[in-house]
Amino acid sequence: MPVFLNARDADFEQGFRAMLSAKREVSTDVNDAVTAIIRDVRDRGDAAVCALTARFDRLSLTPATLRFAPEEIEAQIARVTPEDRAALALAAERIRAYHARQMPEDASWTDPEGATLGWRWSAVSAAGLYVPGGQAAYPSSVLMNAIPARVAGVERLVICVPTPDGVINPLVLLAAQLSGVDEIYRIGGAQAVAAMAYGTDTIAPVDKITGPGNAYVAAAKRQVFGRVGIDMIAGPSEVLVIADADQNPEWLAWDLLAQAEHDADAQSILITTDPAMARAVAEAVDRIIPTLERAAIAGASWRDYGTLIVVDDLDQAAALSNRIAPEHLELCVAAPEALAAKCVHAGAIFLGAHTPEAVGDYVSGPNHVLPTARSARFSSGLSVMDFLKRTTMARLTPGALAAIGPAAVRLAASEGLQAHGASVQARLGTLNERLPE
Ligand code: HSO
Ligand code: ZN
Repeated sequence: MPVFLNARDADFEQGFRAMLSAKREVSTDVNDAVTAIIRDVRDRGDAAVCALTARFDRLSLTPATLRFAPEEIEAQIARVTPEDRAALALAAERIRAYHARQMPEDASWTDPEGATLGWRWSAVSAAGLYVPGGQAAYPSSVLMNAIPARVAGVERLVICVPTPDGVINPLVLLAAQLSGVDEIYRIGGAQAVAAMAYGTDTIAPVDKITGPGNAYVAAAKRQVFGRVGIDMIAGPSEVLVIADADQNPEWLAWDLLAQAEHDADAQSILITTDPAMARAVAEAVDRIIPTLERAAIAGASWRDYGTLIVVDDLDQAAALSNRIAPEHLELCVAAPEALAAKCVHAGAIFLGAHTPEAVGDYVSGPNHVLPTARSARFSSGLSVMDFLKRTTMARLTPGALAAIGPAAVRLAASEGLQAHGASVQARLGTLNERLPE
């Protein structure tokens, strides 16, 4: 049964806290297995990758067939219907346009002392995108990871996607093509992450690895972090819908279920100012679940983690939302902008009754790779910034060095670093002068 809470109840705080701290993911400890796989790939390269792929994906590969050949990609893509292709192309274009606006500007200025300062952005040279195979092979996630990389200016973009028994989703390949991916390898799991991080004879190493994956992939990303950059380790995802009394309960029920059908660990929460709305939504959810193709998954998520909260007003809703820090926040209220201004901890906000979260998964433009498990308190969704680095710049004139250098000399002396101070003093022509006491 989903949890039903009313902010007026004496035990509300207790119930809300229990909901916040519910552990939604069983942590499977796969670290040791992953360490062994990474070591194997580092030691034996392609041979290890092929052997592991034969074992886990029942697929026999050689170094020459690790990578999808262009003709194979074309043959798979030819199977995509024109309608699917058009939908994916529309999504790609909108995601590209949105992310193009994220490109940050370089900065440079000269301060009164004569120091010219600033920063410059540059892209990582090579990025690797992990795409899960099977059921969770979402073409939309290929777009969401690859397009920001391309917009950022990443030169070499690689995808690894496992193809258990040789099966590939052609839409994944089309999404890769639309996003401008350069190389696609039919490998997955920790071995794919290791190959991208350390490189093999066939697969040149990348600098940053992004993309979702199972527990093995998550553990592998953690273990290669430092050698390469990674995006984030995503947990089970969640949606919070805030609704006033004038909403269609059926629409809200679908929104909650759109989240619940992802994963039995997903969480769907409704906060409303209207007790009758809470009841109507709960009834609609119960009515719809048995009709879903993924009834078992959605039903388990709703039963174990579904939550309905009744509050007195929208200010209270915003305060609770900030404590939840949801990955997705839908504001189905008459004045969503005013409410959005108060909801400061959320991965993505969807304003108004005509902006279901699912449009954000596919076509609105913002990224759908978002901070989960309350990490929206301190982090953001994937963006072009994840594929850029900032280099700081400074150029001093002799006058500027004369103005600020002596302070550096003094600080160097205080840290006992003689050469530091001397490198400044030599330029100031004061190498043999003692610091004033
Ligand atoms: N809602 C998921 C992304 C997704 N939904 C992909 C459908 N396909 C996490 O934001
Ligand atoms: Zn989704």
